[in-house]
Amino acid sequence: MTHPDPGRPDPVHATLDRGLHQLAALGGDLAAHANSIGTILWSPPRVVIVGRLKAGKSTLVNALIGAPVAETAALEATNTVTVYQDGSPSRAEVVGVDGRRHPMAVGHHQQRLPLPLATPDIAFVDRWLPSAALRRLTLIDTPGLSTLTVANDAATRRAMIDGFEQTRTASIDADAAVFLFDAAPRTDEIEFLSQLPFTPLNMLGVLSRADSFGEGALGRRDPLGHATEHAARMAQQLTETVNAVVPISGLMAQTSHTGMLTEQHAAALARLRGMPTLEVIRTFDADDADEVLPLATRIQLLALLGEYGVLNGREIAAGGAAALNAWLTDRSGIGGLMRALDASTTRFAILHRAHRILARLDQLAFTHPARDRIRSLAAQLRSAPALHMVTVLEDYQRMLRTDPRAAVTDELRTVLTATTPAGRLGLPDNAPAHAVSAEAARRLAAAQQRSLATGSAAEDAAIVTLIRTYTSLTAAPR
Ligand SMILES: Nc1nc2c(ncn2[C@@H]2O[C@H](COP(=O)(O)OP(=O)(O)OP(=O)(O)O)[C@@H](O)[C@H]2O)c(=O)[nH]1
Ligand SMILES: [Mg+2]
Repeated sequence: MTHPDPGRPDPVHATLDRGLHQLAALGGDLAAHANSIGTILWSPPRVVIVGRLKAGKSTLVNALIGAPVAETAALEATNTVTVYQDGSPSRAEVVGVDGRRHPMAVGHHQQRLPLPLATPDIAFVDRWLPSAALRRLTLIDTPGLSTLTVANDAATRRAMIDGFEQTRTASIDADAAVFLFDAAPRTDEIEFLSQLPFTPLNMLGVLSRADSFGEGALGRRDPLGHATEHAARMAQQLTETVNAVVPISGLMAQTSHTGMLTEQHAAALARLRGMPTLEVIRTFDADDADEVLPLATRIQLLALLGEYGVLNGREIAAGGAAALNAWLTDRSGIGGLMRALDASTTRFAILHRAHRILARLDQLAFTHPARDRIRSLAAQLRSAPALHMVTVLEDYQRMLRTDPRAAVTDELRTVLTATTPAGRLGLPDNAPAHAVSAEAARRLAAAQQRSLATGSAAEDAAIVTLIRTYTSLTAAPR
C-alpha cells in the first residue's frame, strides 16, 4: 500500500509534520492542538464501506481485516457505524452524538453485546484490535442504506453527512469510500454518494456477491465471469461517482482470509467429487442424506463456501484445505479489490487526509485567540509545493459541487490523476520537454484569459490554482 513509511515520510507528510511542529511552537494550548491534529497525520487513511442493506458490507470488512469481527448474521442487520482500527488491547468505545465516549465490553467475535447507550444516541463505535491489515487502512462498517430500516439508514447518514465539518466530535472523518451494490445501484444510493464530501477519485465501486450474480451457481453462465463483464459496464455508467468497479465474492474472501476453513471441511467437500451437479443439489436439499454428509456439515459448507464454492470447489478440495483456501482467494476477487484500493483510492485518500488536516487548522484559526498566526501558518502550508495537489483536490471537490461539467473541472481532474508533468497537461507521459513547456504556456495563457470572466467563486479559486500549476510546468519541465 502507498501508506507512507514512517521511516521515510513522503513530502506531503513531511511538510504537514513541520507545520504542526511550528503550530506547537506557538505555545500555550497549541501544543495540545498540534498533537491532536498530528494523530490524523500518523494514522492510516480511513475507508468507509457503504451500500444497501445486506449487500455484504460486514462480510467484506471481515475479509479485509482477516478476522471475523463484524457481525454478518443473515437476520441481524448492522445497526451502528463501527470504526475498526489497529490497536492493543482489543477494546471498544461507544461515541455518543454529544461526542462523549463510553467504554464498552468486547466479547468473542460475532457475540452481540449490550450497548452502553440507546442506539439513537450513538454516533459510532470505535473498535481497536491488533491487525496488520488495519495498520495500513482503518475500515469503517456502516448500517445498510434502506428505506425499510429507517433508523439504521439514518445512523449512516448522520455519521457521514450531517456530522461532517459541523460536529467534529461525532464525525467519522473518512478519507475514501467503498460503495457496495449488487446488480445495479439505485438512484437514491447514487444521490447519497453525491452528498459525501468525496470525489469519484476516492470512491471505489464494488459489485458484491459475484458468486451468485445473474442466474447464480446453477445458471448457464459462470456467475463470476458474468459479474466481471457487468462490473466493466457499470464502471462506464458510474464514471461521475466511482473511479472503478470491481466484482467480488465477499463470502469466499471472508472464508479464505479469516482462517475459518479446516482440513475437515476440505475432506468433507472432497467426498462429493465426481458426483453429478444435480445429485449434489439433491444431497444438500435432502433430509435423509446423512450417510453422504451429516446435516451439520452440509450447513457449515454452504455457510463457508456458498453454492458456487460447494459446486466448483470439490475437485480442488481433494488437495487439502490450503489448496481450497488458495482457490477461494483467487476466485473471490479480493486481489483485484486490493489493487484497485492501492492504485488510486489510497493515493487520493492520503491527499484527502492532508485536506482534513488543513481544514482543522482553518477551523482552529477561526476560534483561537492566536488566529492571525495560525492563519498565516495555514496559508504558508497551502503554498508549499509539496501540498499543491491538496489545493487542486479541494478546488476539484468544490467544482464538482458547483459545475461538474465545466472545462475547468476536467482540467483539475487531469492534473490530479496524472503521474507525470506531461500527463498533467493532457500530453502523453513521454512527451519531450519542449512540448511540455509549450503546452504549459498555451494552457497558462488560456487560464489567464478565462480568469477575466468566471462563473463562480469556486471557479475563481480553481483558475488561480490552475495558473499556479501551469506556471510551475512552464518554468521547470522535468
Ligand atoms: N453468496 C454470498 N453471500 C454473501 C456474500 N457476502 C455476504 N453474503 C451473505 O449475505 C448476508 C448479509 O451479509 P452482511 O455482510 O451481513 O451484509 P451487510 O451489508 O453487512 O448487511 P447489513 O449490515 O444488515 O446492511 C450474510 O448471510 C452473508 O453470509 C457473497 O459474496 N456471496
Ligand atoms: Mg453489516
